[in-house]
Amino acid sequence: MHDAFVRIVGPGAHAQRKEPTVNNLLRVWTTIALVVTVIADAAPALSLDSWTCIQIDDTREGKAFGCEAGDLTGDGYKDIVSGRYFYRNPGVAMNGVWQRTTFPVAVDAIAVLDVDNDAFGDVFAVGCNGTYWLEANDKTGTAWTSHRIGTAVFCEHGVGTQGYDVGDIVRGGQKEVVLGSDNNGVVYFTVTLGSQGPQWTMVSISSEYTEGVSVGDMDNDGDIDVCGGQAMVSSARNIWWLENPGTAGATNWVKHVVGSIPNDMDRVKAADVNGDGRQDIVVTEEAGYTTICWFEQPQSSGSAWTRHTIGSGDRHLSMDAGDIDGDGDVDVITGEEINDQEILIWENLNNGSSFVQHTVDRGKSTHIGCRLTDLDNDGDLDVYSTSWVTPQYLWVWRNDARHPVVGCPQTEENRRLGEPLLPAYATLRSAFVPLTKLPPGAFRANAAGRVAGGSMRAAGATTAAGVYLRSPADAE
Ligand SMILES: [Ca+2]
Ligand SMILES: [Ca+2]
Ligand SMILES: [Ca+2]
Ligand SMILES: [Ca+2]
Repeated sequence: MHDAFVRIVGPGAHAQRKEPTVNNLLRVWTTIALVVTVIADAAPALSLDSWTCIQIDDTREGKAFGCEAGDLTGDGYKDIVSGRYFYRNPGVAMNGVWQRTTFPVAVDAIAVLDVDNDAFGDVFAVGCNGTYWLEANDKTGTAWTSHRIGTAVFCEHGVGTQGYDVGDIVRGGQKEVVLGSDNNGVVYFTVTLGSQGPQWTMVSISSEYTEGVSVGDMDNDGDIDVCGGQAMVSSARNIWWLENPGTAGATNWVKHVVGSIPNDMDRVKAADVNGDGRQDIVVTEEAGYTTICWFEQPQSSGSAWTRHTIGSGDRHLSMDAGDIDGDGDVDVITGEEINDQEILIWENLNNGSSFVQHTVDRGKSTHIGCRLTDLDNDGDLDVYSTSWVTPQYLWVWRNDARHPVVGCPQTEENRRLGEPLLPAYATLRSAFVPLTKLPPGAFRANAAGRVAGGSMRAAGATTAAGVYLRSPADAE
């Protein structure tokens, strides 16, 4: 990996190298004020076509279903766990080295959650030898302790399970981990804290087999329900949701079928696609060339759900949904496992009445990945994924829609102390960088992840409370 952090030397990307003068500084600040004003007034939807792929590992050993992100080190950047590895987000433009640590047991890590209310990160993992809670021994996750919390085995394909999500199933306390599986049905794990330390319980909520699960409050009654769907049957495959009865520990939740699809369901996601305040269900199928569809929840609970097509492609074994362009509605992302191996965004238009396709990348075979979260804390959703047929890889696609960004070079001292960086990441619309805290040598990166011009050192000398930093050369 290259060290992408470069000292800034002048106020323009193409300007001759020179020290800033008073006149130059005035020009910089005038431009900044104009830019900030324009952006604040316009507030346009974010581009869906500006992505940078960062290959964060190409030497992974073993296959994984698990691929989950969360800030395990408290620095504001979400880290990734997948298989038996923890990857520490290097921060800022995320193109530094993602420090990898191998967990002490052979597991598939599937969830990031706070287990014991301390400052160290916690991970939930499954595997062929039981279920585990992994606890970081330090703030930076360089060493981990494993706790075997149950004898239940999740061992599909000798790896783990393909259905997992996290939600507040039992109201209050720590969040629960929900699993779909081929041998245990649908279960959740819940933890309580007592004098003996964390105590785990596995609760069975359905005997159904589902490859994917997704949590959401489907009936708007305030508790979190679980969505899934059939596979490995000869008939049409039912898509359903399981109703949380609101009682901790209750088993055998009531199943509500919303419709069916012709092939095995693979991914499922609860999301309000048409923005009417009711959760809908997005699903993909595991077969050759298939459709992606969403089931619209009716206004009255007794009416039928309506199935709508979003698009089609080759083995969408990756799918997620979220507002990727920041315009207030839910967009969908899918990844193909075969052929073109495209990663596609389906931009939601007019409350789910149609979808426009955007390409994030192609030629990368993803599997139960293409997951959306804001990895770099700059206000837009990034993408991360593992692969099944090329399991050595783990990728991140940085969303560059909110560029430029401001950051400062990560120092070994920062890293050693586990300190957050200032000002981490900033965006044109939301970030307010306190200039008094801006260290010498801070920089900005452009859409391609390269460092461009701008005199951050000079900016730090002003008396303004804070401002977004942008160089005149890039202010078009
Ligand atoms: Ca509910
Ligand atoms: Ca809806
Ligand atoms: Ca949107
Ligand atoms: Ca982001």
